[in-house]
Amino acid sequence: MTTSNPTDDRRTDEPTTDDRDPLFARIPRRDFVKAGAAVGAMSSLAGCTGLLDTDETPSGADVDGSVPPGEHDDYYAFLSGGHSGDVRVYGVPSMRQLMRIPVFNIESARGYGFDDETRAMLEESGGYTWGDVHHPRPSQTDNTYDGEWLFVNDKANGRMARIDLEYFETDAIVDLPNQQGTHGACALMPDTRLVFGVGEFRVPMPNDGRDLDDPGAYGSVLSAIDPDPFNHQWDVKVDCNLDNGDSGKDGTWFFTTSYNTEEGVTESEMTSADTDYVVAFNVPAIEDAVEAGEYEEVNGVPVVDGTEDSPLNRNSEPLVRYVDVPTNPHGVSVTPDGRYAIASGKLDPTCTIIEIDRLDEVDDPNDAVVGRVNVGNGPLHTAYDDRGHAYTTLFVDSQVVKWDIEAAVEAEMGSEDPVIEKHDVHYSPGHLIAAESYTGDPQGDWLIVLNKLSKDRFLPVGPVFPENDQLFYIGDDEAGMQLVKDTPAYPEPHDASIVRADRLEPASVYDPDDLELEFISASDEDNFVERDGDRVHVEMYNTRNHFGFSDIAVSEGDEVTIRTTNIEQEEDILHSLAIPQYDVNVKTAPQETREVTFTADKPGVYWIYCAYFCSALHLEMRSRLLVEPAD
Ligand code: K7E
Ligand code: CUA
Ligand code: CA
Repeated sequence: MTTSNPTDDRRTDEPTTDDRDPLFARIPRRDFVKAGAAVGAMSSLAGCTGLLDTDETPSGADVDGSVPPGEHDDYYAFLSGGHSGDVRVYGVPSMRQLMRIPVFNIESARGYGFDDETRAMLEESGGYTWGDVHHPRPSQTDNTYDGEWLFVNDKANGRMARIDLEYFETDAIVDLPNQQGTHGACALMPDTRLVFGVGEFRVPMPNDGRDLDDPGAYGSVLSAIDPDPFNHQWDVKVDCNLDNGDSGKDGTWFFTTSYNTEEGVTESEMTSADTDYVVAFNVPAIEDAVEAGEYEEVNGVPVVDGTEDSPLNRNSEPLVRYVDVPTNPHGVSVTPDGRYAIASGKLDPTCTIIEIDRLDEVDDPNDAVVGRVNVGNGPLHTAYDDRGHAYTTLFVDSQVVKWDIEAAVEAEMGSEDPVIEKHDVHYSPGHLIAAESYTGDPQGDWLIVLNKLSKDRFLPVGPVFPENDQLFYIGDDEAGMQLVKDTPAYPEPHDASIVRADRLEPASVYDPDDLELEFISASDEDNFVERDGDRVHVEMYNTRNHFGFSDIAVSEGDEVTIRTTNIEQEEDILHSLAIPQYDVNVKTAPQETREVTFTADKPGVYWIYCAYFCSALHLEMRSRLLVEPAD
């Protein structure tokens, strides 16, 4: 076992061309040397570890992660926003933040939660103004990211959401009525046939006032959602709690951890047992039970009994298998080859390796445990490269540990021998994610470590600190993990997914056929103001530098609906329809139609304006809302 430090030996040989490293392939060698020197100089000031020495010739893998102005990154990274309720899109390796996608929050710059459609979506899923997004997991086809969707959880309110990766916008939210905190989130692999929300908080079922102080009667569920349309299919109920989740690669098993098999309600109760579980759900067997009507309906959802004493678990094909692991595990993730599910110990310094195929064969599920490696203190999450290595965050030790998966299966239980390297991170890491780590084909070059604390790493900004997302290059096993950059993050990312850029095909303008509302052209027939009693309906286009009407006259108390289309064909020319003092700001990208409804309850003149700086005459892009007093 080695611990890297700034005086690590560096390779001095010629760069090796690695096809897998697109950055290296693109940048001429001379620029590599320059970039390396700059980083080396900085590193001596900042006291960073794992960077190359200035006066040595960098190896091919000494990548500084810079992307020149005007050039594009090789990967998208989707970072969860935690209790900000959004998802952030970064480029990797630059770590430039490219966009934010509001999900459970409202966001005026994208008009999200301001137009009638997104407002209704948020309202129908509970009407909350926030959520707690932890796990952004992209859809896959044949165990490869297919660029179609990204699924995220809401730990605060028991919901899951779907983000459309053509438009980079949330297009569906489903409320999971039998789940209070939806924590883990992941699709069923290889082809995203189902999406799972993992229920963390044990509650009475239904949670309608019964069993208030009878924790023994509480339970959790794993919820299955059809990805398209995004609707809830069934739940399977367990007695313990459920935490993180990941899918096997062949459509059979879905794994979660449970840290509260004690069914406790206090910290000391939840940590009193020596062991907890990895809970393995046999998805086809559960579907058969649903099909056969072997469920109870709770809140309109079929709930299959997967508890330990369930008769359904005493069949030759149990629905749910419970594997003992050391107390209070946290992350669980399946290796790229689909062979093992690896659970990180959290309170125990080990990762436990479960051989997935054995779950079908053994009578005692504990016989599927084939390895347990001692990695260090506070192991939380494990990611993978393409060369048989696992990388586990150590929350307590503030390190990432790299270890050899097959060596850990060979080694004695509890051995440290499979550990290859440990690298300091800053500080207290939660998740880490390597490029396409949770697919069948990880890229093996970049790793992001999401550190909960940044402490001294950035200029102070008051008592709320940014987090620190650290980028590592992991493509050179000889050089070891190389820390490339620190990136401050607004609170607070938990997990991320890194997707090769060429797997996505984002739209640059809307296709009006993809939208529910009809396109409003500049022709006179399309633009009108219609009154029906005290309801006023306006349809008008918008473009540089005007709206379809320069005045809209209504009466105090009218319910006003304005539908508007941005008729621009040119990408990147956005307009919004903002109404001061009416809390209205609806953004329209090119060819996009949106609608907003409000009550004109304040008489007076209100300047409708465009809040996107769209042209030299942007300030003149205006219309008047004239609200006539009632009497
Ligand atoms: Cu460890 Cu919600 Cu995946 Cu936070 S979770 S770190
Ligand atoms: Cu349109 Cu500013
Ligand atoms: Ca426990």
